[in-house]
Amino acid sequence: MIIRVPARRPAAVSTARQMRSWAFLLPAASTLIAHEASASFNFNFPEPVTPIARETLAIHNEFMLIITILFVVVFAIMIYSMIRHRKRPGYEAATFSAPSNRLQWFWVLLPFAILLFIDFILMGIPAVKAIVVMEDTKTKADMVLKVTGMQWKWQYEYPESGIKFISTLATPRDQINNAEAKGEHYLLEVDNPVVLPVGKKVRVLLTSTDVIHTWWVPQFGVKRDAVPGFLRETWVKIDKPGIYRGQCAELCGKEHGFMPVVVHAVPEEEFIAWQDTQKAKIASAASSADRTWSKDELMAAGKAVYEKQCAMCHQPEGQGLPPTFPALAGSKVVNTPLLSAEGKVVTDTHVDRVMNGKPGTPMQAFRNTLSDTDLAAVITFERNSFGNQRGDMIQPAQIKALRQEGSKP
Ligand code: HEC
Ligand SMILES: [Cu+2]
Repeated sequence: MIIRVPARRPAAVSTARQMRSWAFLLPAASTLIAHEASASFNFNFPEPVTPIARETLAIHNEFMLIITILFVVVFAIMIYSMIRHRKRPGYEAATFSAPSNRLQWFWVLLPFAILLFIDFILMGIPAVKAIVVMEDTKTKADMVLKVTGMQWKWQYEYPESGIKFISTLATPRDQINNAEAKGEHYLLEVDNPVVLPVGKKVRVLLTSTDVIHTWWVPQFGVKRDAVPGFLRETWVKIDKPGIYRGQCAELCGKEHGFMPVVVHAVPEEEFIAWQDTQKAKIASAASSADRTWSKDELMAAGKAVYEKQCAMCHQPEGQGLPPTFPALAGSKVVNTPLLSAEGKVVTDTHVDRVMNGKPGTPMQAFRNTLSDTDLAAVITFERNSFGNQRGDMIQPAQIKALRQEGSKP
């Protein structure tokens, strides 16, 4: 909400007139405030939809009440004393010394006791109770969701059903570059949202493959770091079907602002149906890796993979952002032969770099996140784009074979 204040008037204008113009703003401002307050949570937390979020909000409200009362009482005594005992004509300073030791101790201990009571009883007990509930990820958990942060996307995994996918920003680049009007869910929309059933306790495990990210959904009251090398956890139990949006809340590099979290909460039957379609998709992707692909097919699929998974670092035209992100146009690695003379992947081939990444750099091991088909397609695409003219291609089945060898060249 913005209240416009009139530009400063020249000094010649009388204060009375200025006051009138301010007074004129007052009713307008108060209607605006009343309007906003009724228009759902603009001044408050977003509507809570999990036990953790509700608990957090209840505690926030209770603490707000306590500190407001303390503030009013303390300031009232202070202001009263300042006015009552101020220096004024005929003022005479008191000359007493402390009347009694016991009285002194009484006035020291009374505020101490009041604060002790407020801190430990009124605030401490509900806060500790809430923390215990928040940390209890295991009791009666119905399912597990594993969340992995990566520069700059989230991977979601449902260990019980074997579903695993990457969720990346869906906002078109043109909106980000101001070439197009911004959409309603600007920077808060993804291609593959997480789907969760309502009314089920979901244990959420979090980790990261590169730097610290934070998985944050305000309406869940959940904001937990995803730390490389550690498995952290939290839980959600969503009351209400809906689409809930959040984002990475830890500065994690160049595209930190472009890794939103979107959760679709659906009734259980819908969730089961969604799981079945996901499983069918995985099965059909696996079988399509076995057939022979034409180069045109690989190029088209590769372009789509490149734009989603690689362009943020290597740039849409493959020009890179040196020195951090190397250009793929004319890159030595891209322009090495696909396989060695014996048909094996050797160190520093293009295939190796894309599948295994380069440890210690933002170039990640895409074997962990892309399918055989996606890998074959994007590698073929890079070799025949941005002015690279290798003219060759690699089949998904070849990637699959390399993967099954399990050998890290
Ligand atoms: C998070 C940023 C990032 C993303 C996303 C990324 N890369 Fe990289 N990539 C890098 C960096 C950094 C290097 C340089 C590593 C090094 O120091 O050798 C690199 C190197 C490469 C190289 C070797 C280039 C050369 O000349 O050294 C290839 C090939 C490559 N990436 C392909 C891909 C493909 C294919 C994708 C998408 C599937 C991708 N990269 C996504 C950051 C990224
Ligand atoms: Cu992040």
